[in-house]
Amino acid sequence: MALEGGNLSAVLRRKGELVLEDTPIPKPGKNEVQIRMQRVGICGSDVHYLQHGRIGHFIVEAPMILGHESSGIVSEVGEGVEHLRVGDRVAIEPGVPCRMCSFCKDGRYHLCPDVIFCATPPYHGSLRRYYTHAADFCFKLPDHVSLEEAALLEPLSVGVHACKRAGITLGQTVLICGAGPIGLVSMLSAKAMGAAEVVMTDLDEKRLAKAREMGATYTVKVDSKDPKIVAKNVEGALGGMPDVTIECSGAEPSVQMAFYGTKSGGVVVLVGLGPNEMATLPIVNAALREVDIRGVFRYCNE
Ligand code: NAD
Ligand code: 572
Ligand code: ZN
Repeated sequence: MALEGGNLSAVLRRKGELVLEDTPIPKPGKNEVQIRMQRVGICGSDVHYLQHGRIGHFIVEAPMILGHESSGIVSEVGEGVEHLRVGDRVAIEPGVPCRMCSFCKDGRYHLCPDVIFCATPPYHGSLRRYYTHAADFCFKLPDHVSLEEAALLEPLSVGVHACKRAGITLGQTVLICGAGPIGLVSMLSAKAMGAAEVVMTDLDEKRLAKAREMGATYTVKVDSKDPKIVAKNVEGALGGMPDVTIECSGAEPSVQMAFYGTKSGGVVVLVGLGPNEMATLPIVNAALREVDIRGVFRYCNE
């Protein structure tokens, strides 16, 4: 193994077996750039593939390089690339769609069935020294944005997209369930879009302390198995039911709480992913109160 030079890469060989190994340095094709990688975040999905070898129907059947939250410096430009030069610092949008299908043409390119997304089987990710990517999915950074911040733009995009799906407007009250990284970026996005007050829930007091430090108005520690009791605690903290709820835990009791706990006429956005089929959800309660339920799949144009 060449630890100096070469293309040291974090390869998930199979479930539970993550190794550092040298892989070929890729050359940029037409309309691509080669990037000397600088920062790559570790997403919950990278950890999930390592621990379980799959997420739903996406199964690690061949060795896969991890990583999709990333930034770097352009080290070579392929034929046809006009807007980037060697030395440019870039943030990488990790999902490259086909650009041909009706979803791509409608601008909702994240729904393209042929999207190639880093570190989603069967496609390799960017946790390596050199990586090539479609140049139009690389964004040149202004000088004041650090490479760490640039790598965090990817999870931030999930939060921005969730808040756009929710249609958050000035003065609204927002409940965010789950204070992990995705709950936190959703909270930051909600506030940036004008939310007046944001309350966050979690089982873990340390995560709630981080949420307050980062700007959550209120936090509620989930200490009851009854979603109606938790919903009442949220209403108590906020002084009313939230206009919008963004569910970022994927836990069934939390999704139940989101449905019960959102104001009539409000919106519930489901970001967290639990089991494909949840046993019991109060759909009729939500329907009769005209609570809109909206899904989120990553992001587009964020
Ligand atoms: P995470 O595991 O770090 O955070 C989830 C948080 O939910 C944890 O802090 C956990 O303590 C908390 N939680 C668990 N049960 C709870 C309950 N009953 N009530 C309140 N909080 C509870 O995960 P993350 O990285 O922040 O991602 C959150 C979710 O978003 C995951 O399910 C992930 O797969 C999903 N996700 C979805 C998309 C999408 O496109 N839809 C994109 C990115 C992530
Ligand atoms: O940053 C993108 C991202 N997307 C996640 C999770 C973590 N990071 N999603 C959850 C898993 N799905 S998926 O459709 N899949 C494995 C492709 O179940 C994608 C969105
Ligand atoms: Zn991710």
